[in-house]
Amino acid sequence: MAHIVIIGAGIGGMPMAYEMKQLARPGDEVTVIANTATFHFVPSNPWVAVSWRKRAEIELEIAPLLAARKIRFIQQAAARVHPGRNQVELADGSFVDYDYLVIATGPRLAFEEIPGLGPDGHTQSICHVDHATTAAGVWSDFIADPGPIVVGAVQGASCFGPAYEFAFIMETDLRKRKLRDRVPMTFVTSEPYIGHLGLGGVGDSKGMLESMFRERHIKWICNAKVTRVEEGNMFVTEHDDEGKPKKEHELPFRYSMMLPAFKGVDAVFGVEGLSNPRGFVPIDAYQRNPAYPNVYAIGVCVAIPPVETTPVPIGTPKTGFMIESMVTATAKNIRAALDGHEPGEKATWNAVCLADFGSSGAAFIALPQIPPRNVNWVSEGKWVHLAKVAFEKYFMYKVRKGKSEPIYEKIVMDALGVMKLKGR
Ligand code: FAD
Ligand code: DCQ
Repeated sequence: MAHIVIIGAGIGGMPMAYEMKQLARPGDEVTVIANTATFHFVPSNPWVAVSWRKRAEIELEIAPLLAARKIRFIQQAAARVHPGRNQVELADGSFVDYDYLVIATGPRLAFEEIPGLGPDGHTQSICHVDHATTAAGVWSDFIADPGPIVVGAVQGASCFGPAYEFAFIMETDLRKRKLRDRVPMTFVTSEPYIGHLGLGGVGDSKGMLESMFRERHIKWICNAKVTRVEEGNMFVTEHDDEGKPKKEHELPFRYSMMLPAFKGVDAVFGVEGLSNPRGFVPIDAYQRNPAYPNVYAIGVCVAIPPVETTPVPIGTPKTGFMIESMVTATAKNIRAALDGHEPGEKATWNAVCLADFGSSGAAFIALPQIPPRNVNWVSEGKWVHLAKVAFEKYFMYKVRKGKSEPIYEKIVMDALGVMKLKGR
């Protein structure tokens, strides 16, 4: 009988545990190692940061959920993966043996690459619910004494959607409070143009998001590298199309949230063959690490190349739908391996995403991820805000009930022609 170990209990890790348990043979053991006691729904962090959500509404205790499905839970950080001897070293120095390992650790937030960036410096973060909760406190102080906002994503970032979301969410919150007139807003991004999103644009995301920024008097700076942040001041170098420095900006702010660059987590960083120089895990078409084929990776920790070269280097986003597709492929491929078969399931790297703008939102569908595409669609409207709220409730329900993909979800997505697995 086999021991399947999953590291991480986030958007990828929890569904992975449920799907794997369902597909494993009766005697196989499934274990989750996570460094937190709770799961939280990351896409709702921007709402937590303006107190539209309380953290308790998007957070669930992991232990009882896994216990109810006979999945073992070790609440500790994985300190090091030793793929040569099929072991995970835990923070307390003990070891867990595995037959199959799934790495689902998400990103390490690389704030340290820019002096003064991040919650230990002078900018807020929405990447983790702890950060978003801190940010909510800072936001309520800001509301009492508003001033300029600088928001965006730094060089090397790959996740741009939440930066736009948060700009529009703050803007909406300020308008509701009749404070918008007291807050000049600047969007600072390493993208070559507004709406690039690390995807080379989706539909006319450039025109749409520029227009929304103009309508809301949000200024922007593209091809930007943040060189340092001091209290109340951001130093930004704007680059030209060749990537040469064009203009220096000093941007005063009273409130700032910047998406950092992502790296792989320390547990895999520098493990020969298992991770690339940024610490992301290379995988083959079946989610397996080429050097250690009994190690699989899903979610943000996976290495994927940028869709195109840009003047300021940026990465490609890994969105929820793509992650769920990696989960399903991995569970099926591990089951095939258990049965002594070759893997047969490939994830489709399609970007399907709902972005919230406070009272409206935008839905994106990019199939495939790299242009030119068969489907390249973006649509804005109030329905997207409502759909995103509904999706949040639905995902929380799925995690609470230990369900992975109920049949009606499959019907809806099939109807949309967005296949999770290739050739289905
Ligand atoms: P995570 O959800 O971050 O999970 C990683 C897990 O691993 C966590 O439980 C963590 O505690 C654990 N972990 C980390 N290191 C260790 C260790 N050493 N040992 C043990 N456990 C460890 N995508 C969309 O499709 N739609 C959206 O609207 C959307 N919004 C987003 C908003 C924000 C603010 C961000 C940051 C991302 C958003 N994304 C969105 C992108 C993506 O869906 C999320 O980043 C998602 O959380 C990634 O899932 P994951 O499982 O890879 O990582
Ligand atoms: O897992 C998802 C996720 O959480 C990480 C999201 O964040 C909110 C998502 O947006 C998934 C799968 C999504 C995509 C949800 C798509 C729902 C259907 C949208 C249909 C739009 C076109 C008509």
